[in-house]
Amino acid sequence: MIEVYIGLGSNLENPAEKIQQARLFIAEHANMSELKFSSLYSSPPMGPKDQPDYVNAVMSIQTALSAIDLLRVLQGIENDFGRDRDVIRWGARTLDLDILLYGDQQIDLPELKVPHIGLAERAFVLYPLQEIANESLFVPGKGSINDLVVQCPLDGLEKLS
Ligand code: A4P
Ligand code: MG
Repeated sequence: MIEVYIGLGSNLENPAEKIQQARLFIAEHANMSELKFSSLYSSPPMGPKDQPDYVNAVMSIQTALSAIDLLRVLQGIENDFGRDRDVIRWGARTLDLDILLYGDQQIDLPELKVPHIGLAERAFVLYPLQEIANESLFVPGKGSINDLVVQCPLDGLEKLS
């Protein structure tokens, strides 16, 4: 079993509810079990500004799936949520599921980069990740979670109640 961190993001059609539904999809999936789930956070969009604010969260799971199989499963869930894949890069989306960390592995395949690109600079990933991670969590190739958070401005990130 591998411990995996997944980033969840949505900025369309009641995003907070989308995130909670996606959490249930993942938790109830035969090959994944939930360990922890962060608070929900809102933040202004990174990328094009003419789109609604995002709601983000991070969850940790245990799985026996390979990283690639996990990616396929998560993409299947994104598709179930009606995501249109040929929209603009970093544009609005109903649901985005990213593999942030897969154990302590570094993966560099054409379709899968782990740790997720940009993880170390994104407040909407780092703060929820720190909330649920062990204090000693180390992001391979990047540094300790606590150091990364200290270096990352909030950029308008707010914890939702
Ligand atoms: N891919 C590579 N590595 C991974 C990974 N670790 N996890 C590939 C998931 N996918 C990975 O992703 C494009 C391709 O990335 C996939 O085919 C997969 O093989 P995508 O989800 O289809 O497209 P995308 O999400 O639009 O692209 P990208 O570059 O992954 O965008 P991001 O980085 O996910 O950013 N602002 C706020 N405030 N909050 C957000 O959550 N999200 C985005 C999207 C933009 N602005 C945001 C937020
Ligand atoms: Mg993505």
